[in-house]
Amino acid sequence: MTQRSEFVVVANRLPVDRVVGEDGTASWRRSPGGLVTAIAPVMKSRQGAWIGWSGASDEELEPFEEDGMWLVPVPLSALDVERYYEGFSNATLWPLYHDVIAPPVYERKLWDAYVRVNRRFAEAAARVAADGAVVWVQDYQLQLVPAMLRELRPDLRIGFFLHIPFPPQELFQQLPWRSQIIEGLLGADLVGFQRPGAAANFLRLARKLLDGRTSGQLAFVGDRAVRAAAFPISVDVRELDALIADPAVRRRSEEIRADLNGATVLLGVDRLDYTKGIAQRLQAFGELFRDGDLKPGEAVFVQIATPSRERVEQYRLLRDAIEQQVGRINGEHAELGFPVVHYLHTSYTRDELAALFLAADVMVVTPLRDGMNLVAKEYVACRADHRGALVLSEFAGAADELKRSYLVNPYDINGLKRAMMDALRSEPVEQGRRMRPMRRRVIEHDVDRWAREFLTALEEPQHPDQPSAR
Ligand code: GDG
Repeated sequence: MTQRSEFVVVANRLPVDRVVGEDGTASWRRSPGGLVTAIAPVMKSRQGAWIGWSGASDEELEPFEEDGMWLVPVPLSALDVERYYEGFSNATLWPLYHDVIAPPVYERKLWDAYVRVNRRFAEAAARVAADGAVVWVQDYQLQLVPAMLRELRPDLRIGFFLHIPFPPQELFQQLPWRSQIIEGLLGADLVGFQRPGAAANFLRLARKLLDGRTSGQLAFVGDRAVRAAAFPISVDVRELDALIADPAVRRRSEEIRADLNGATVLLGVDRLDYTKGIAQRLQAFGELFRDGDLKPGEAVFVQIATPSRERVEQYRLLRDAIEQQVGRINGEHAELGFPVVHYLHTSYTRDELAALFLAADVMVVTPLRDGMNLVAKEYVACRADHRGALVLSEFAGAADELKRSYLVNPYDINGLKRAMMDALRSEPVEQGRRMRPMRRRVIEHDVDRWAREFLTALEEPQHPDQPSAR
């Protein structure tokens, strides 16, 4: 049976994970993360549908209801996963959109798979959306869906949000299929980005492709106006508030501090990804011991590296490099019983992460490029005590809002060392002076507000200006 919905989300993954019980029966559990939390209430109130992949290859599943949401699985074969997901999404677009930190792979067969799978998602959305429905497409894996869907269903209101950066023209032009991607995105009524600069990059490329038919935030395609603007994503403040109020989380945070023997705790929490600047922060930290600014036992770095994309070559290389670096730093600077770096390659529960945030004197977030970076906002949201300090890369979208952090250029190792030392030597009064306004900002601009603002803008009637003559 096909149930038609007034509100449809299209994302690479469904918002649920499969869990297998002790008796071997499988069930679904809502995935952690702000996106699902922010969208779930809208889904419930509008009887929404969510279209996405289940996470397992070669699996045909019927649509099902879970947690008040109508879920429509899109099947991916093992070859689709290899070429569309690991290939074009994560070995081509991901590095290209993150400043080419790793070399992007340009291969025609990966592109063909991207087109094929995007079409499958668009067809599923066309089947599920009711007349005049609102469809919200998520992220870089699905940039062709807006135009494909518009072709099939011109009656729909289509929004697209890109969670990662959108590169400047000079880099984007490398992509052999650059026009197709821009055309794909221009199928939407509203294209949302994390930062205003990304929207400007997109509009500049659209201007070129459309031969100048843009004005302000609008690009004109035939008789349609497409708006491109920034909608910075945020965190689920209510969830984090509940976590830090939980006595078990507080006890756990005390325990972590006790286990680290009273050392000043610096913390990094990232997917193990080459965009996150993990090597740079570890190098800076190691040098502080080499230079004699810190002594073993005085400060310790806890680096949580969540396993990620382990079948993509660059991620395997990165893991080896980081693990070698951690070994070298501890080998050179640790003393018996006093490691300098605790490196944990595993994923944790939300409770444990909150306990770590509460235990950390300094949160170190140093991506070389990042759409937003939710970890930085989560740390700030958790510090209701107005203590702790945030070292933050200016190349993370979060830097636009968290201006009272210790802002760094992660490529500047001396600058990083100075910022880490300033942060770890900061007095409680100074910490409060910085943390209070940042926390207010995150509380006032949480993920609910993000979803509301995007959807309001998407549903607003458009009053397009006249196209400007070039
Ligand atoms: C992309 C963009 C943008 C991490 N380890 C564990 C865990 N996490 C959670 C964090 C945070 C999330 O995962 C990671 O979000 P980030 O924003 O930091 O980074 P990406 O994964 O690269 O996300 C990014 C984001 O999309 C949203 O638009 O901000 O720029 O790259 O919430 O806390 N969660 C659990 N266990 C872990 O071990 N449960």
